[in-house]
Amino acid sequence: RELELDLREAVAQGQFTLAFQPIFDLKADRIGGFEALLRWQHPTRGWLSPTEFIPVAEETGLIVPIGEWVMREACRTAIRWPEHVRIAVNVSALQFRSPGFQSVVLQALAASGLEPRRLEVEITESVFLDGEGPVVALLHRLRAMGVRIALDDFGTGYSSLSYLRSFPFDKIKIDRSFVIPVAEDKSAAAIVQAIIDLAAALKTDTTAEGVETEEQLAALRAQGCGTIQGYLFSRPVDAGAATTMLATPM
Ligand code: G
Ligand code: G
Ligand code: MN
Ligand code: NA
Repeated sequence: RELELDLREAVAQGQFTLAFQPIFDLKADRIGGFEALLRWQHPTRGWLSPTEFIPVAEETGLIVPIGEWVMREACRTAIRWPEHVRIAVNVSALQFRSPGFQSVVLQALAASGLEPRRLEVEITESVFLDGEGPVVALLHRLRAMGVRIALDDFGTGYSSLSYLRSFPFDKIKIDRSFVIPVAEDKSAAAIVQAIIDLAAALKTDTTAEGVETEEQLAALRAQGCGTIQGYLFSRPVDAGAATTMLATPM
């Protein structure tokens, strides 16, 4: 496949960049962190979304070197930010289960000097599909290093609740599909409230993803949601703009 060949060159050629989307802490009334989002400037096709090339990267195993680059670049960027500001990094299932993943994290932290508690690894339920035991063990090892673990796209998988019993996640990210209708739809509001209450009972933080309107924000605030992320607050921005955003009083 053509994309595969291009993808092989992309890391070496420096065609990847990271965009950073702020995660706003409603209680502290400040930015609590950023999510790193991979961007690829393809030499002829222009900017490609990860949804277009991550599947190819997974099929070919290229996700491992790409993911390693993401982890290093994310930590390297976050070290310039104030100490309360975290960096969240998406890790795909195949990357997470690859043999070297823990040492990739260790090396990215060591090379950057970033405190482990400032790194949040975002995984989805798909990491559990091929067996829970080794995955849970790795999650505990990462946690023992001080790294935080977030469960991304919560509510869209098969058996979300059983995974909450398998590991005490630091954060649950409420999928955008529940957040979009939260201000108008009673069942969506009930589901979001249930997730927030469940997370609170488990002493787990929550982020509502994809917040685009003031109405959604008001609903989430009333429901006790801790942090929000979405175009209402900010689109993903480049590293320079992220640093400027942190220096600018709201
Ligand atoms: O903005 P956005 O188009 O970045 O992201 C689309 C999808 O790609 C999301 O599901 C997101 O989690 C995923 N994604 C973004 N960046 C990365 C990355 O660095 N690694 C992996 N594995 N997935 C990513
Ligand atoms: O799967 P994950 O949650 O990592 O995906 C994050 C994706 O959501 C990225 O593609 C990011 O650009 C996108 N995103 C972030 N905020 C919003 C938003 O407010 N609306 C929409 N439509 N997408 C968003
Ligand atoms: Mn994510
Ligand atoms: Na998500």
